[in-house]
Amino acid sequence: MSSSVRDNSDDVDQVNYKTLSRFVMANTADQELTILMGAIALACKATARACRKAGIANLFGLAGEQNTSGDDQKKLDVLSNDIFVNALLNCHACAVLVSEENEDPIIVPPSMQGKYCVAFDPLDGSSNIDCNVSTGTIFGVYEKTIPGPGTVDDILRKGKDLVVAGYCMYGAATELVICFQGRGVHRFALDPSIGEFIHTHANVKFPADGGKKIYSANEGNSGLWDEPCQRAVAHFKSGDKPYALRYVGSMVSDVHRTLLYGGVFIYPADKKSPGGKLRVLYEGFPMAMIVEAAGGVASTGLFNGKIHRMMDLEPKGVHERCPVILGSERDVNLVLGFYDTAAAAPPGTLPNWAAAATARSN
Ligand code: AHM
Ligand code: MG
Repeated sequence: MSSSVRDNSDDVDQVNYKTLSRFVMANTADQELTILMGAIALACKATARACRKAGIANLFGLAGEQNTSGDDQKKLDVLSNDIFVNALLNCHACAVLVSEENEDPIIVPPSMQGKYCVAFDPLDGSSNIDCNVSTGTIFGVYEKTIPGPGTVDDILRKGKDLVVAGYCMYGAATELVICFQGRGVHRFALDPSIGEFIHTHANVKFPADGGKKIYSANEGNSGLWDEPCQRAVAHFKSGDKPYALRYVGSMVSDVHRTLLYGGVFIYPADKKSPGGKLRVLYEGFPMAMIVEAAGGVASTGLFNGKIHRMMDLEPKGVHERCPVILGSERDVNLVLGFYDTAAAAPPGTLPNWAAAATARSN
């Protein structure tokens, strides 16, 4: 007889709903932050709904405009951005908003101003929108420290100043992963029957041993990468037990899998994009905060002459980019060992590549 897995949905507590707003109030006692997170949750739900209905509502395809990076905007990019901007403006908890889809920061009018500043990519993974593959929203929240009306300086800050970071994944289920400063990483799943995000997992941590041996990168670009990155990935593929390659092409999905299963996600600088592709404020920083709080490592690799902890970058522009290497300590350190080895070679000599994979584990 085949074994069966029982549908436990009827066993879910029918009384004790551990909602996101309850979680935020209980853990921060900050009413304005609770309102802000409610606005973000609302925008995530509306975006999830738009993604689900896209085929029926004629929401696939191009909107006919380009965004700040010169990328063609999809209808869902535009709609999700409008949803987020509207929700965040009208919650009266924000002073400055930065979106991937808006060239300039949005300064909230004084009559609607609150104390938080939010940088977000409303629908990340644009290349996957039209083929119904998981996409996501990424956001980082700062608390305003300079009195007066909002300015760009309220949000052009280091990653380590973030008070909240999170992403929402629009996949088979809609899931919100949030890190509140000093309170670890928490998972919330959208229960569509009541329209609420319910707390499902507390204090998410990377697997202690580094987890599954997986590397995640757009390897089609490998010929354009620097040599340490090429050699690190070659190392992952070598030997009798090579790493598996998994790459969705949506940062939210690739980081979510890395967080839960282990391994490393790499989007390095390359000859095409010497500063990297991903954005510091609304891709790099929020993911770095989550990864570090879960016990992982988030680095830029060699960038502007040194290896940076990603959270230490000081962005000068709201759409600035950086290379990204993040994941379990085991695998990020393995990649960084190749950068250390390259840097340690005296001029005119070849790096000792044979020792690179263990350079940071000794
Ligand atoms: P987007 O903000 O235009 O969607 O670009 C960001 C996305 C990330 O989600 C993903 O990690 C990366 O770009 C994929 O890039 P590529 O298609 O070059 O592999
Ligand atoms: Mg993006």
